[in-house]
Amino acid sequence: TAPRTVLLTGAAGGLGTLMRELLPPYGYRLRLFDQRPVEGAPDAVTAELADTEALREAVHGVDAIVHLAGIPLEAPFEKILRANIEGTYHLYEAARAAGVRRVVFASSNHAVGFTPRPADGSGAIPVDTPRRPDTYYGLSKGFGEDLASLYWDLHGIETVSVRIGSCFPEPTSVRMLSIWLSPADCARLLDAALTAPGVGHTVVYGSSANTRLWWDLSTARALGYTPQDDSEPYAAELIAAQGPLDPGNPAHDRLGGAFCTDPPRWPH
Ligand code: 15L
Repeated sequence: TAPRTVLLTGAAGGLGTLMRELLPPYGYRLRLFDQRPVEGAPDAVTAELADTEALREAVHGVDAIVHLAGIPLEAPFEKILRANIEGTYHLYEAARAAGVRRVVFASSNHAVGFTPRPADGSGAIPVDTPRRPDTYYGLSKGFGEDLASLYWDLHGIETVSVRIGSCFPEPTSVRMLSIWLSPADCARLLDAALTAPGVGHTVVYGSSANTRLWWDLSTARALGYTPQDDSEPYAAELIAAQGPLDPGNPAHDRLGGAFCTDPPRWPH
C-alpha cells in the first residue's frame, strides 16, 4: 500500500517549499521538519537534524521520509559535515530505530559534477557512472547515497536516491536546459519513488523529459515516473541571451557547470 504520512525534511527550503504544496494532492499527509520555522505551518517541527530527540519524535509513525534537508550549495567542510553528512546519518538512524521502511533522498547532479558533459540529447550519463563530486557539497551527496546503500543492505530500509538536476519554476541558464526538473515533474518523481515496490537502493537522475538531456532517465522511468515537461520552449531565449555552452570553458564542459570552477556558496 502507498505510504501516506511522510516526513518532509528541509520543508522551509527552496525545494521543500515547492514540494509541500505539490505533494499533498497525491494523497500524502506531510509532517514538516526544518531548522527554520516553516512559514504558514505552525505544526512544523523546528529543529536541527543533530537534535536526535526531536528527530525521534518526528519520525514516529511516519510511513516514509523525503529527505531534502541540508546545505544546498558549497560551504566550508565543517558545515557540510554537520548538516549534510552527520545530519543524514542521524536521519537514517532515527528511521532505523522507528522502523521506517522507505526514504527518498535528495542527492544531486553534483555527486558526479566533474563528469564531462555529453552531447545534448544523448542521455549518455548512466546512474553507475563513477562518482566525480565537484564540491564538498557534491561529496556529501555521494556519502548520502552510500549511507542509503548501507542501510538497505544492513537494515532493509529502502531508498531512492534522486540526483536532482535544477528544480526551479523555470530554467534560467543554458546548462539548465539539459538538467531542468520542473516542480510538477519533481512531485511526480517523488510520488513514484515513494510508491514503487521493491526499490532496494535505487539511484535515479531527476529531471524533466528535456530535449537536451545529458543523462539516462531509465531508472527513474522504471519506478513509474513519466515526466511531462521539457525545457525546450525556453531554449531559444536563453541561448540568445547567454550564448551556447562553450566547449573550451571549464565551467561549461562538465555536468556540474560552475560548481566545478567557482561554486556558488551557501551564505549562512
Ligand atoms: C544543486 O544541487 C543545488 O542545490 C541547486 O541549488 C542548483 O544549484 C542545482 O544543484 C544545479 O546544479 O543547478
